[in-house]
Amino acid sequence: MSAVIYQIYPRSFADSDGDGVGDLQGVRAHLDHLVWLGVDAIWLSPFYRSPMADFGYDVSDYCDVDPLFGTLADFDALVADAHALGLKVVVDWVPNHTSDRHRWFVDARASRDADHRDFYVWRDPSPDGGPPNNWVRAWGEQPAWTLDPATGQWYLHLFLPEQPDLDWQNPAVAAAMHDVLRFWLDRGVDGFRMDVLHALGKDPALPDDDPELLPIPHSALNHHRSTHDIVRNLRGVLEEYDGDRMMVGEIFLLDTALVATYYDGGEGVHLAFNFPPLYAPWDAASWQVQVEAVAREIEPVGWPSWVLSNHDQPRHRTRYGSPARARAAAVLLLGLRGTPFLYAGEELGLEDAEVPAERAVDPGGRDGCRAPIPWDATPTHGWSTADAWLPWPPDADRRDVASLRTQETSILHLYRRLLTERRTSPALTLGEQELLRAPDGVLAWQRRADGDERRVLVNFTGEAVSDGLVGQSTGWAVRVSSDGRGEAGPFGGTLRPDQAVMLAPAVE
Ligand code: TEU
Repeated sequence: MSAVIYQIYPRSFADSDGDGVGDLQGVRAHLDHLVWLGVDAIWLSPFYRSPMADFGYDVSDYCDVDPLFGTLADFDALVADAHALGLKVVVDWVPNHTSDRHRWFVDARASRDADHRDFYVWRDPSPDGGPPNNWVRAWGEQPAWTLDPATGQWYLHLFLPEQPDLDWQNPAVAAAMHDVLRFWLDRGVDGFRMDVLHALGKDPALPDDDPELLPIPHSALNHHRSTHDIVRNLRGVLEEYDGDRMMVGEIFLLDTALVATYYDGGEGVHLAFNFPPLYAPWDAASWQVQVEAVAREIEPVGWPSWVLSNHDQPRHRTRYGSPARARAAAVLLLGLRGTPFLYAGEELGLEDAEVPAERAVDPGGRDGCRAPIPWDATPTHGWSTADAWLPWPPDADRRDVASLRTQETSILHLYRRLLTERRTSPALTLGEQELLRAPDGVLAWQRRADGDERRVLVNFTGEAVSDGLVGQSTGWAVRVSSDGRGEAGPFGGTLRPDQAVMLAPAVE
């Protein structure tokens, strides 16, 4: 619960073999960066065998490493090194769909009575010969169904046609997928990030969706009640193992009250991603609504999580629009009660890459946030080629790891100080949280545990603020400031524009 989890998108992290695509040995070679930074765990986006229609979220073999990323031996070596360095390893698991090249689907489409036919969701055409219902797939208004001409039926895919949905009502599917979890648990992984977990249970009648609510992720098809039983059984698999094996569910429902239901009284997910804050604009009132919603809906039933960026969304540095805001956002993310998820590169203040049309590759238009990580200021940025699979992010020769490490004032050092402060303060890691009444444009809260206390003030405005609670906080000392100024001194009672601070009671 006290961990900070760092997401690695393996294609974009670090390349060890010169093909311009990151790989597991690349990750292994850079674990020292993560230890220096001070995170507790890594989450690896998919590295399984895949035709890469969705860059690994279309898995053709759940129990092997794609040659692009290395081998199972590389994976084992990575886990061994990570564990030796005190880092936990969480892996992605993609249960809603396989690749259309997975041997189950290859078999399933061979004939209507194939062994694996009912691993997937097949239906006859509607009376007019069209798709069986009105569901649409992600990324566009096209049907979530594709006709298989050879067998005359349509198969369901909430994502690409290359990602047929598994039928979780079939106990054989659950059993096979549970074995996938055991395969990785036996190899020593500490947990799973479970992809589109809320979508596993579908209403067996597959009713038309409310056209008002289409498309994903708001539609009813995404949270059928049977999903909760499926999730409880997944939790049961984790609990067959000793140790703290955890699961974080990607619950892509933009409603915190619904997200909260997946904790299921301690029998569901350990953590659920709650995306509404990620969609909130950079203003204090919006963030207050989000923090209150989490306090109201999630805190009573489970431990919250916080995330500002990932491989599916424009980076928050890009969304919020300025370096100062990205720094203030780091204080926000690491000061709130719950498990923070960092997305590789946010500690460098990276913006999304500008990806010209001829280099765009993702069917979901998400290339910008997946730009490769610059490790140094040379033209190849620590990769073996300047032509990585995607263009570099802006200012890659200034926002690279090596350059920022030499600058104490950099955002990278800010993240490191925040992570140290968090780790050494019981109030910040596990403490209670109370929102405080603050002047307009400022979000303020207090954390408390075992006599330890911290106060966080975030100025969301471009103006200095010194009234109300801000001016009254002069009895506190600055532990970390987003602009790096005044740390270890008394708080002067003014927040500079776009400044956020972590405060501790001043020592007498
Ligand atoms: O994402 C689920 C999901 O709902 C997103 O695709 C979302 O709709 C979109 O990105 C918003 O821009 C997960 C993975 O995180 C994503 O990378 C995969 O493409 C998707 O599932 C399918 O596996």
